[in-house]
Amino acid sequence: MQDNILVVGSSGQIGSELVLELRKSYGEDHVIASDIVESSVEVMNFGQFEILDITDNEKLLRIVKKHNISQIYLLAAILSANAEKNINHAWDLNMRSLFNVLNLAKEKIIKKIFWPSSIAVFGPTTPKQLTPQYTVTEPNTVYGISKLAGERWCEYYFNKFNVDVRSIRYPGLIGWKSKPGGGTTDYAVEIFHQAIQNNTYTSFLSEKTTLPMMYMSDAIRATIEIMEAPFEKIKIRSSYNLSGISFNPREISNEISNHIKDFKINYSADFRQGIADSWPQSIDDSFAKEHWDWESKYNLTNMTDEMIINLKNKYKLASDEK
Ligand code: NAD
Ligand code: AKB
Repeated sequence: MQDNILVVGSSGQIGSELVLELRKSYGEDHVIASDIVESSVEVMNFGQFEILDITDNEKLLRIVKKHNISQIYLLAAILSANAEKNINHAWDLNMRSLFNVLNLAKEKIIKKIFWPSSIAVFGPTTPKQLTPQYTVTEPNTVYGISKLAGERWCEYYFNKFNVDVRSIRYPGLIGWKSKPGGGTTDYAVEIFHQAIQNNTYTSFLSEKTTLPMMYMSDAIRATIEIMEAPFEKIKIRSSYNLSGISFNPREISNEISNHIKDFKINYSADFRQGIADSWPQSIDDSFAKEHWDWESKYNLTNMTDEMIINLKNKYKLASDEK
């Protein structure tokens, strides 16, 4: 029988793209989207959607039974910058959501889980260049602490209860279809929107703040690839390092200037600078490459080309429709 998939957090930056890709592979009837708020028109109109607060365990179970769900992609979370503004809520949501889903697999109600971790598991004492898979993890943000704890719980549930949970430490993700939801790497999406609309952007990170990033198509492909890989290939059950592109605000603004000649960037660092300074600059993802054949496709140049072309079209279509 074909697997039925539940995506929790389908209205967010990743969920709104992941649902569409999963539906291409598994069929519209087999991928159920869910969130506390309605998702994009594409997600809502071409497949089923449920309003679900993932901390409501009884409703989660009802939805899982109703749709005969066997896999859950758990994307609901509070990201780094927003988490610092409401630490209790962030800890509660990020941990409770994971336990609710892990326990469904422990009870054998579902078979497989995808849960994303983040480069935020690393902290100021972690080596910054080509950060290894196994290294110091002393995060100093509530988001990073919740992701590190989540990784430990994923591995624990795999070892103790044979729960098939798979995870990636995503870098900052950049896509044109959806906007980011309160992270420290959000500047790298905002910059494109502001460049196209206003020719100027004020970055909340300083010009030389290099961070690990990834184009959304690579991230979605990695997510589906790790979930579809044979069970025995997934040898790390905490979370895999994943690497795409590393750049800083000055480098991405130079790249954008190749498309938008008079583009101007200014810098006005805020509290997110401290978070960014605690994170690595580049990531060693050799285990993901070796274990499940991961390979990224995008560099700064081809990512920027795609972002600019697609966002220009999107804004033009929106203004034509007015
Ligand atoms: P996002 O903030 O854009 O989306 C999260 C979604 O969860 C939102 O649509 C929100 O409405 C929903 N949500 C919030 N509370 C909920 C609840 N109680 N029940 C159900 N849904 C709820 O986040 P994203 O960027 O799509 O990230 C998804 C996952 O990937 C998160 O775990 C995040 O930590 C991780 N991640 C993201 C990035 C990135 O750059 N986007 C990088 C590393 C890790
Ligand atoms: C954030 O900035 O919080 C996220 C992440 C890297 O986890 N984009």
